[in-house]
Amino acid sequence: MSQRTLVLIKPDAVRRGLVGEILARLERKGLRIEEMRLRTMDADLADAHYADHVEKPFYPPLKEFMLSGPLVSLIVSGDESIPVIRALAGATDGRAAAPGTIRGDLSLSNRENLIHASDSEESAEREIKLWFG
Ligand code: 3AN
Repeated sequence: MSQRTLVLIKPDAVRRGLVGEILARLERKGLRIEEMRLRTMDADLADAHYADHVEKPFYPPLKEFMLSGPLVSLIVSGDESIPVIRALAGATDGRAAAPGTIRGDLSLSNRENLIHASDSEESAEREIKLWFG
């Protein structure tokens, strides 16, 4: 079943010059890029995007990081794209993420973990609306 999902290539990936590497991994998997935009998040969008996390202790530094520079927002589609991209991304903490995954190969951090991908069909719908209207 084809699904559409929201992917963010986070500011750490843009700063480190890893946008091409991450896009290549998505493309080589056979996923399709439907929309793509370079932009800097603002505080309101951060609070809406991370609505589930705003009360958590790690949220203020996470927000500061997410606002720290441009990121790439994408709508990606493909068969089962939501679980497929979560698997390509790897576990949240780059130090624990499995080798072969984006975070496992390229991140050594729990916060600066390069990529966001919607975790369910409901989140994907909500996040696509938020980022692409
Ligand atoms: P994922 O991005 O793997 O779905 P979530 O949704 O649990 O992870 O967390 C959203 C973001 O919050 C993560 N991408 C990460 O940057 C940050 N985060 C989650 N848990 C922590 C934590 N314990 N300490 C610092 N940052 C965290």
